[in-house]
Amino acid sequence: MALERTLILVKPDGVERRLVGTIIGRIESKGLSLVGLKMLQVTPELSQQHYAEHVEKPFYPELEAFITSGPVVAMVVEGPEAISVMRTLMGSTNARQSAPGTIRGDFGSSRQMNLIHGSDGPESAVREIGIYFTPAEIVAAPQLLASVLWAADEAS
Ligand code: D4T
Repeated sequence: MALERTLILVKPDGVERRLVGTIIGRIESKGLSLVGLKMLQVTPELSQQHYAEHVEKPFYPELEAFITSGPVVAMVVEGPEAISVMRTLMGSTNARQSAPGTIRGDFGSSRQMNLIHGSDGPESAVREIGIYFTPAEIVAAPQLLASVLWAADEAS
């Protein structure tokens, strides 16, 4: 099983609603590691880069207005299969349909204002981490707890 990194954003609605600590708590409680963390204001240019696949879609102008409406908290999260583990922890895109127990399912009720972004695959993770973080801003995760979190063959 692969040790992966994924790009996570607490979106402006999550910051405005004071859910940053709660969301980071869920990520840490799951056993994933934070290896990068910053707060920033997304610009229209950054939004277009991040959401390149959606720029031509009808919902994009509203999406850009929303993601640039306030600060976001960006994180690089690391762990075994971190990309899919985070997608499961987040819940489905439309928070009205997200399962209870997920971040969106417990705190959200919108498809657009769905609190959190997580990369949807290994290629997007590499691309998105490169958009938000320089290599120098990513640290090595401490591995002291690895032996109580995962078997050796799960975190290689
Ligand atoms: P993100 O990328 O924010 O983690 O969301 P998802 O990966 O879960 O969903 P997505 O790429 O399909 O959509 C990106 C972003 O656009 C918003 N959205 C989506 C919207 O406002 N209207 C829509 O019709 C859709 C499909 C929600 C998430």
